Parts: sequence; C-alpha cells; structure tokens
Amino acid sequence: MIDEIEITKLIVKNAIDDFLDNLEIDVAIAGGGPSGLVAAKYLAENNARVALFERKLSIGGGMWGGGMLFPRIVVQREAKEILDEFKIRYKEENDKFVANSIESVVKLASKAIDSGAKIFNGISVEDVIIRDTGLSGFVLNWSSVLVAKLHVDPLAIRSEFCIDATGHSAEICSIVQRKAGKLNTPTGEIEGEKSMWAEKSETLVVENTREVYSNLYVTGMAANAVFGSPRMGPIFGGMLLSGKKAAELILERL
Ligand code: 48F
Repeated sequence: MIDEIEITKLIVKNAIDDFLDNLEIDVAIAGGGPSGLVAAKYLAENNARVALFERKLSIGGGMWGGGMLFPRIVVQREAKEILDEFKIRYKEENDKFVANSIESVVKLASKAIDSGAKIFNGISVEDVIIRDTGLSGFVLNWSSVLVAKLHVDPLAIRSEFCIDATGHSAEICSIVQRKAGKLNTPTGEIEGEKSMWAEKSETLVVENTREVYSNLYVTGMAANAVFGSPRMGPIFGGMLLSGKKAAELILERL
C-alpha cells in the first residue's frame, strides 16, 4: 500500500532529524561551489562533522557551465592529483588537463557526500553568530523565504569553524565586515576582486585561503575577492587546491 500521509511523515521526519543532527558541528560551509565541496570532502573524511549550506537547489556553483557554457574545465598539473582522487576523467593536452564540467560537479559532490559531509540545499546563510572567541555559527533561512521577501525570522547553527565559499560575492566576509568591523586583510576590509589574470590568480587563490576573521576561513573565488586578487576564468586547479588547503588548515586546529 502506498499512502500519501506515510510519504509525508517519512520526508518531514527524516529531513528534520538530519537538520537537528547538524545544529552543533565542527565546520559549517557557506556555498557549494567547487571550493566548498572539496573542503567538505577533505574535512569529512578526516572525521570532522561538516555541514554545507547552499542557497540554490543545485550545488556546483560556477562549475556547471565550464567556460561560456562550453562544458569543459581546465586544470593545471599542480591539481591533477585532486582530479585523480575524485576520479574525474580528463584529456591531457600541453600539460593541462581538460575535464567535463558536469562530470566534475557530480563527482566532487558525490565524494563529499560519501565522505560524510551533509549538504543542505535551498538554504541561505543570511547572517553569522559572533562571540568573544570569534565567529561561532551561521544564521540560516530558506532561500525561498528570502526570494519572496517574506518577513520571517531565521534560525541558527553553532560551529567551531566556518568557511566562506560563496564565490565572487564573498558574502560571509561582507557580513562580518559590516557587523564586526575588521577582517585580517591589509585594509581590514574586503579589498575587491580584480580583472582576469589567470596565471597570477591561480597562485594567489591558494595563498589567500586562510583565516580572515577569528574562526572564519575563506576559500575559492571569495578568497581572491577578499584579498584583492584577480579572477581566473574557467581554470579550476586553484579552486580545488584552495578547498583542500582550507580543510587542512582547519584540521590542524580540530
Ligand atoms: O561561485 P562558486 O562556484 O564559488 P567557488 O567555489 O568557485 C568559483 C568558480 O565556480 C568560478 C571561478 C573559477 O574559475 O571563478 O566562478 O569559489 O560557488 C559559490 C556558491 O555559493 C552559493 C552560490 O549559490 C554558489 O553555489 N552561495 C552564495 N552566497 C551564499 C551561498 C549564501 N549566502 N548562502 C548559501 N550559499
């Protein structure tokens, strides 16, 4: 027998149990693009309790569309090992590795989930919790509530460490700058993303991956936006290496 009420109960009960299980965690990640997914995988496989909150229905961020909707990404040799770890297939040309952008997203997500990271979609980080020790959690709301501009109060989760993986907009760092004052940048503020310069940017994105406010790490394109570095277009080695570095930095402290 298939009963609609039973289906409803199964869905609501299981989804709520999952949410309740993730109210107090080791690492909360805002944003499910490539850098967030990679960070989630390395953290979770090292036994950290990780939850990733993604505003949209789909994780993957800016990776799905490759370059200008040509569904390919390019990865340089330094990050080849990460492609291999995630079992993403590629074609080698001129010491560069070309992978299908759709395959890349699904394999990043699948490994992150298999490693034990929890992914919550359709949820936006709209604010943060700040205590004397620094950032200590995210304030969350349904993205649909925010899109509809409904006046609904958010809820919160507590986390020992947080990661801003929100991409170009560096949303979590912007909130912290606005509400707490100083970030660990040269000016104490968000320096702002610069125009495309792939070679420079790919090195800088890894260097810029660090603690930007007490207990808040920044990764991926958000790291370059915060530290005033250029964008890079559809070369993704830096994103993957940045996500891995964010995980390693936090694992040293857990
Ligand atoms: O933009 P995005 O893919 O970030 P990334 O991991 O990778 C950047 C590349 O895709 C590309 C690039 C590399 O060549 O320049 O752009 O740095 O993914 C960011 C994700 O964060 C979500 C957003 O929907 C996207 O999926 N996001 C943004 N703000 C919030 C958020 C928020 N406040 N709460 C939850 N999710």
